Amino acid sequence: MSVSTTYRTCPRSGLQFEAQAEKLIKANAFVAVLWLAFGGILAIGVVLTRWPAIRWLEADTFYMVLTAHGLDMLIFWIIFFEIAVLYFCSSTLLRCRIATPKIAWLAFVLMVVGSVMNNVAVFRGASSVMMTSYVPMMAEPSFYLGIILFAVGALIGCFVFFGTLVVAKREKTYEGSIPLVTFGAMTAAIIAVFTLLSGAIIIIPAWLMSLGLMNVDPLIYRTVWWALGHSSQQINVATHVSVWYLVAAIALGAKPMSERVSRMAFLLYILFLQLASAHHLLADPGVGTAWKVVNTSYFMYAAVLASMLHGLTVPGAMEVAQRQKGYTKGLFEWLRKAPWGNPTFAGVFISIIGFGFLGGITGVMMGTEQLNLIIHNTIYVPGHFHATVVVGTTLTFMALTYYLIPVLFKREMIAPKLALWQIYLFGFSMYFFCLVMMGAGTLGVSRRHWDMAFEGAALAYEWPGAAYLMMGLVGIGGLAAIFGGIAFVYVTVGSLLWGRKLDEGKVSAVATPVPRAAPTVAAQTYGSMGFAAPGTFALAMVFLIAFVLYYFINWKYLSTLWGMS
Ligand code: HEM
Ligand SMILES: [Cu+2]
Repeated sequence: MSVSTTYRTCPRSGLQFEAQAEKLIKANAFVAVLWLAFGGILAIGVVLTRWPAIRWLEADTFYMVLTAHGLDMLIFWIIFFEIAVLYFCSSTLLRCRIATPKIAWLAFVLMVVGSVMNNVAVFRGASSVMMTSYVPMMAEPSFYLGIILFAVGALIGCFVFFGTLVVAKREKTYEGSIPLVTFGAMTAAIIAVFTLLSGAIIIIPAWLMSLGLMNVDPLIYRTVWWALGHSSQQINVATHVSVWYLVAAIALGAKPMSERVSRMAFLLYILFLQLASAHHLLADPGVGTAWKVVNTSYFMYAAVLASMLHGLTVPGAMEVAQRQKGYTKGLFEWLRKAPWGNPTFAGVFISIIGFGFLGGITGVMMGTEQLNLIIHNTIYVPGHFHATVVVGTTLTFMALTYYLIPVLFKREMIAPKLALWQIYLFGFSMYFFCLVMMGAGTLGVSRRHWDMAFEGAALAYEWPGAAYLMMGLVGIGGLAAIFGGIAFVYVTVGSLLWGRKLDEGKVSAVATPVPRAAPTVAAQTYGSMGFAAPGTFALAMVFLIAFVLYYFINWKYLSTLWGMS
C-alpha cells in the first residue's frame, strides 16, 4: 500500500520523521507545554496561599485555582505530552508512517476542546470540586463533558498508536522485535485504554448526575474513580521509564542490560497495577480490610518490583555503556564522567534518583494500611506525588523536550546554559519542596487547606512551630521550582520562536532503515548489553538501606501515637 507522504532523516540524530507524524508530535508537545505553563502560573497562587505567612488567596479562589492546577498539570500537560511520546515511539522509532493521520488530528482537536471546556467551567467558579471531583459534590456539566471529550480524544490517540504499530509490522519497517522503548510505550498505551474506559464508566454517570438525570453512589464513585486515578499514574510511570531507556540510548548509546528482564518489568505494570489502586482507599470505611490487605500488601509489590527493576536496569545500562567507553576506575568513575553538562541526561538522572528515593519509598510507606493512617489526607500526600509526577514524569519530559528542540523542531536552543541550570534548579528545588511537604504532613498539616491556622475560629488548633516552618519552606521551595518552570517555558518556546533554524536533512518519498552509524541506533533496535554494573549495585544497596530505615522510622512513629497500657 502506498500513501503519499515524505520522510525526513534528521542529520543530527539519524531519526526519521514522517511528515504527518512530525506535525502531530509537534502540535501535541507544544500544547502540552502551554498547559504546563498555565498550570505553573496557577501553582503560584496555590503555593503562596499555603505559605502561612502569606495566605494569599481567599478560600473560594484557592479551591478554584487548586482544582485547575491539579487538572491542567496532571491531566492536560502530561497526557498531551504522552500522546506526542506515543507517536514518536511508534512512527519515529519504527521508521514508518503514522496510521490514520486525519483521525489523529480529530483526537487532537477533541483534546484541545475538552481541556479548554473543562478550564472554562472551573474558572466560572462553580466547579471547584478538585481533580478527584468526588460526588455528591457537583461541578457544572461542562466540567465533566470537557473531561469526557478530552478522554475520548486521548483514547483515539492510543488507537492511532496501535494502528501505527500494525503499519510498521505490515510494511516491515523494523527487524525482529520492536525496540524496548516502543514496547514500554505500548504497555503505557494498553494501560491507558483500561484507564480511559474506567474513567468513562464513572465520569459519564457523574456528568449525567450533574444534569439531574441520575444519582451516583459516592462509594462506587470513589472505588471506580481510582481505577482511573491510580492507573493514569501507571501510564505516566510506564511512559517516563520508556523515556529513561530512550535517553540512556541517545545520550550514552546504552542498550538495556537485559531486554527480557526489562520487558517483563513492563508487563508487571499491566498485570498488577489496577489492583494496587486500593492504596487510595485505605482510609475508606466502605471497603473491607481483607480486600485492602490483599491488594496493597501483596499485589501492589509486584508493581513496585517492576519499578525497582527499571530503577536498577536503567542506571545499570548507563554504567555498562560508560564502562565500555573506558570509564572503569572504581565504583563510580562512570557516573562522575557522565555527561552532566547535557540537560537531557542530567534531567533524566535527577529524575531517576528522585523518583526512586522520594517518590518510590514514600509511596510504598503510604501504601501500607497501618502507616497510611498517619498521613492520610495530610500534605504528605501531595509531597509524595510531586516526587512522582513532577520529579519523575515532568522532569523527564522536560529533559526529552530539550533533546527534541534541534531534532524535531529543527531549531538551535536559544539559551543552552539556562537550560542546563534550569534542570538542576527545577529538579533540586522540587526534591526540597517534596521533602518539606512530607515533613509538614508528618506533623499532621492537612492537604488542600487554604488556612492551616484556622484564623478567627473559636477552636483554633495549636500547631508546633516546626509545622509553620515547614510550610514556609514549602513556599520557598515551590517558588524556586516555579522559577525553574518559567525558565523551561522560556527556553523551549523561545527556541521555537527565535532559535536559529537548523538543516532539516534529507527528505525522501520512502521510509529507509536505520543507518548503522546513527547516534540513536540503540534506541531503534533490539538487543541486550549484559549485567556488569557494580556501581549501580552499590547504589541499589543504599536505596535498600534508606528504604528499611524509613520504614522503621514510620512504624516507630506510629507506635508512639497510641500509648500501650
Ligand atoms: C512548579 C512547580 C509546582 C508547585 C510549586 C506546585 C505546588 C502545589 C501545591 C502547593 C499544591 C497544593 C497542595 C495542597 O494544598 O493540598 C499542589 C497540588 C497539586 N499539584 Fe502541584 N505544583 C507544581 C507542579 C505540579 C506539576 C508539574 C504537577 C503534575 C504533573 C502537579 C500536580 C498537582 C496535583 C495533581 C495537585 C493536587 C490537586 C488536588 O489536591 O486536587 N503540580 N501543587
Ligand atoms: Cu496510586
